[in-house]
Amino acid sequence: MMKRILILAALASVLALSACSAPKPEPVSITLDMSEYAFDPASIEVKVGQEVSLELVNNGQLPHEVMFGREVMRKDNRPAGYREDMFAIGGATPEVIALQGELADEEEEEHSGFVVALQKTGDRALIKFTVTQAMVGEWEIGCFEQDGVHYDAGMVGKFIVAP
Ligand SMILES: [Cu+2]
Repeated sequence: MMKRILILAALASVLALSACSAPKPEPVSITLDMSEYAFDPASIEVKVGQEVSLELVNNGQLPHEVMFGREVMRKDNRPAGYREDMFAIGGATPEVIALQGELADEEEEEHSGFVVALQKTGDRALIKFTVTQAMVGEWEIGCFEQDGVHYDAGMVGKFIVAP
């Protein structure tokens, strides 16, 4: 009987230790401004396990979108999205909430992968997701509107996922 109690106590301390060694990071809220032709901030860093609330705001005159990925695909020799989609690879499906304006129907988009497009000045959307281990690494955020003209004009940023 005594032995069983000792084993349980040992197990409990192992569980407590593993919980301590990987503290859950604090949730983070970030506002990402989109305009001609840039994201602000141009670099975002998050951590595995973090709950991310990312508010997208179109502060420009043109429609803008955001995709998360790496390895730009080309279509008719124009930049047209990412070969590797961060959310597909990360096994995460972000929740998307329109705060102002209408979100474009994803089926109308010409490229595959997760995308949020904001059509008009002042349009806003909130996306929420939890960062997964499979997302660790360096990604891009990019806008491929107008057959990739926005991307070529510099509408690209960094999205870094720390372990
Ligand atoms: Cu754009």
